[in-house]
Order: sequence, then C-alpha cells, then structure tokens
Amino acid sequence: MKSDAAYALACAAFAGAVALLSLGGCFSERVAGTDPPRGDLCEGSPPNVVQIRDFAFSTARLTVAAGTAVTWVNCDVVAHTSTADGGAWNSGLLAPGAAFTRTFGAAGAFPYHCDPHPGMRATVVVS
Ligand SMILES: [Cu+2]
Repeated sequence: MKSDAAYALACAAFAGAVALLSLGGCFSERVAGTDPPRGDLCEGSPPNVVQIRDFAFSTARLTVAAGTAVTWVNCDVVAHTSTADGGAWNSGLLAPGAAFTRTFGAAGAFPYHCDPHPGMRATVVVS
C-alpha cells in the first residue's frame, strides 16, 4: 500500500509539472497580462486608464492621487510594455487586449516607456 501511495503521489507531481510547463509555454508572451483580456477598456476614456494605441500612450501625462491604481491596456495590434524608466515596474509584453495594473503609493513624477519601442514615452504624475 505504501508504495502504491508513493507511486500515485509521484504521478500527480509529474502531471502537475507537465501542466505547469505547458501553461508556461502557451502563455509566456502574455505572462503579465490579465486574463480574460480587457479590450473593453479601449472604449471611451475610462478613468485612471492609459490606452496604448497607434504606438503611443494616451494620456501621455496622467495625474492621479496617491494610492490610485493605474491600468494600461493595449488597444493596438502589436505588443507593447509599460516599463518605468527607473525600473520600478515592468508590465512585460502586453498582447493586444491585455492590461496591466499598478498602484501608485508615493507622490512624484514617474516617467515610463515601451521596451520594444523606446520612442513611446509618457509619465504618471502622483499628487
Ligand atoms: Cu510599444
């Protein structure tokens, strides 16, 4: 009985490892995105949301109160990132429709860019 239990446990562990590896392989390009996609945030101008569209961040200069959660959503047809110039955050590649949220606790100006497209620049100002 003891060896049967050990075998079952080993099988379960192996199946779990295989499942994790499969998921990692399938979703590696959108690891930081939300699931399900948040393309709905691309409609209108929802508050505290930065829409990434046509290789630009809109709004380019977003001002929020301390403690506010800011969400970036990719409304473009290619992947982009939200990456702090100082390294404080990095969304990783956001596939079209994917989103990334970060809460800003401290006041200050926080410039950021897109890793694959360094010309894409914007700032979050926390008051
Ligand atoms: Cu980009």
